[in-house]
Amino acid sequence: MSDNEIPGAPGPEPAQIDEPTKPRGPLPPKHDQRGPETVSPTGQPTGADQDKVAQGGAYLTTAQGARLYDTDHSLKAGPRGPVLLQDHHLREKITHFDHERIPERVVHARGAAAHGVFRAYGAAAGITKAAFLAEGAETPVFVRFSTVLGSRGSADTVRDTRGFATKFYTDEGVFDLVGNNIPVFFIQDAIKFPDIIHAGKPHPDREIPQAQSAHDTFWDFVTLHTEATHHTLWNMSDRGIPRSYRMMEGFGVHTFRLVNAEGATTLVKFHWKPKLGVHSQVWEEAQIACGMDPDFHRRDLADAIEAGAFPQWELGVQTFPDTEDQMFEGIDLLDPTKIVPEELAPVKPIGLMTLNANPSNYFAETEQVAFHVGHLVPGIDVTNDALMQGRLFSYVDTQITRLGGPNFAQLPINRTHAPVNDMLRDGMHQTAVHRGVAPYRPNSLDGGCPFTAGADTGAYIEVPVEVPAARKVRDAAASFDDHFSQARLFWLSMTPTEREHITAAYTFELGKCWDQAVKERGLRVLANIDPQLCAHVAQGLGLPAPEATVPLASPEPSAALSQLGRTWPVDGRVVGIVTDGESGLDAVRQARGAVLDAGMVPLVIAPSGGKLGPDDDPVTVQRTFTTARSIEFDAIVLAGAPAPAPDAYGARDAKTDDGARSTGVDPRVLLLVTEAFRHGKAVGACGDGATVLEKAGVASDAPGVVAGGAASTVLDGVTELLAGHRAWDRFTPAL
Ligand code: HDD
Repeated sequence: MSDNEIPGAPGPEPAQIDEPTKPRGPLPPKHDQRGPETVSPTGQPTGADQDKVAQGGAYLTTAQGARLYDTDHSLKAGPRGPVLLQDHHLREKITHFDHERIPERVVHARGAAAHGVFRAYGAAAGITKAAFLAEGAETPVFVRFSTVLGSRGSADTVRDTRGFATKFYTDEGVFDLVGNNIPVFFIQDAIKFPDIIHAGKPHPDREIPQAQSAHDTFWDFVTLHTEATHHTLWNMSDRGIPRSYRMMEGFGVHTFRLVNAEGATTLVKFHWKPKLGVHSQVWEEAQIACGMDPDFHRRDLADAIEAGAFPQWELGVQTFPDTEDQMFEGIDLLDPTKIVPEELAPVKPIGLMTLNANPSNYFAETEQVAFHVGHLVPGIDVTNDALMQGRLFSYVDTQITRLGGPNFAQLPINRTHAPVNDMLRDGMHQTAVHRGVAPYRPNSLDGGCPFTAGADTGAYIEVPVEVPAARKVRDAAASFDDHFSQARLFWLSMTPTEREHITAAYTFELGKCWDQAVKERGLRVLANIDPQLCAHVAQGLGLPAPEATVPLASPEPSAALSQLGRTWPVDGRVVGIVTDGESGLDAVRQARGAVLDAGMVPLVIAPSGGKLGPDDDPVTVQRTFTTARSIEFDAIVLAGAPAPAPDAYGARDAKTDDGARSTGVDPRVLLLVTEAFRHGKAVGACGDGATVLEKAGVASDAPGVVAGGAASTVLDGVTELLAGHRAWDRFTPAL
């Protein structure tokens, strides 16, 4: 031992030890590792070719641009020695990773978004001076859809309200329409927002359930706070489980005030009407989708846009005279728990929105987009709705926490397309290099600039509405006390099928509550909507049905509130074509062709993946019996009778007791067919595919079943059924 050696310390490393990996020189870039194309907020590709790709350069560098020769090994004192603190690349890489996450949105954390364009018809030009609503004006938009309650990683198809937030990058500044797929809200005053959200979010002790309203705290609150009744009823209806973001209405909820060039004002409610109609899943389907494909809505939106099936919505307005009382036909326009039935005030279309590009980077765009009810442009103003007024405060406040400071408007996705000349300075994440010495007004040192604009030079000027002389109170108008009449209007406007779904939803949700008092109070609320609804849910809960405690209103039903009874375009509908991979390939080809001709998406489902048929005319398999589940398809078409399944899947004929190999149909195909049938979906069977229906216990003449005949005939029938969304006449509702 030398003088310098520490007693007991390990000796020098044996020279011959094999190293598992040797540091290597940089590898040349591979073309297939290129990132997706980068697009600007307008959806247009940005920059030169090199800028379009995430890892476009040949060499990996540090954040400071120094080229790296290795990113797989820390810098160590010898191959088996301790890691050295001086390894800047290690620390930079890990530190950046440690800070990759930002706080998720306190509500609406789970979302998906798309770029698009809004084209104005000009129909609103008489009531607003907003330039983007002038005839023919085209404005880039970014839309984010979301659920409300779940965390960022929660499932898409839970029962919940959906957010529908649109950012219009107008020439006069950003206008955000931050709406939902339900036209009313749980509360009438923003001061109650923390209460409803605390009640709806998972219980604070165990943090369960995730993204669900079927739990005690939610029902505790909404049954005590009965102004939530109307919104809750919409949630329990099929609106709470949309088929697709592409098939949802959107609502600005509040009443806005529009002002035209002459200064005349009109009160309006904004509506988004989907070209594909309003459609929903059924509850069991939605629940299965939570497990089988938690990204169902996100995938659906991105796939449709990628395939060129661009979703479209018409923007429309209901207009009301700007009277002193701000009432219309007895409905308080400042109460966000009330709608104005479309039969009383028709929705006038004022423009068309087309979503035509997916985001390139989820974090940069979908996660960092920051909406605000106060992002307004000249011609659009707010009203005294106390919910809206509170929102005007909340949205900026939340972005400061979520996006780490006050400069979030500089993030690419949030940047206005109008010139910015503000006097906001410094702060976290400041990326602008401001010039001049006088970010204050008045000044002489910067030549007095910038100057303020006037009405004739495009200034945003608040409408000088009178504020009536009043006493300072914590109170609301008497009309806000009516919590049930519009819930009853909604119930009476539903078809029997929709009522059955609502009844089942309440029975499920209240049935998931443990507290007896909550269930009983839930029934008392339902009695004030409708005795039949209350009686059916009470029966399901095994409790007596209480009497109503308020007089039941008899409003005129509003047909516009029902989703059923009309037909809609079938664009982008997904049809699963089942084949055994051996027989019936011509039928597969024909069915696939007919589906494509109708503008729908065919997905071929076979026992295993790969290609079917001859090499010169192969059919590609998109799903296998193992990966396919009915929730993914709007309709199932059997291209023939699939051959028996391997024993591993238990495809023995029910009648063979000896366990011998039988002619039974693969149980995964039977599940596909029976589940689709149970969920009201169209089922088609070409040729001898009808034998599978028999094994599945599905009558070939049942409503919504098209059996026998050539693939083209079967597909005609299936397409017609899809235009009505589901074969509801398959069921006999009890209500
Ligand atoms: Fe809100 C987000 C819609 C009432 C406070 N809200 C948020 C989003 C939507 C809505 C769609 C997600 C935006 C996005 O995709 O980034 N909110 C509504 C509607 C309401 C409503 C239609 C009633 C008519 N909200 C409301 C109230 C408050 C908030 C009364 C608070 C007083 N909302 C927020 C928030 C969020 C938000 C905390 C969370 C993330 C964010 O803002 O950016 O500030």
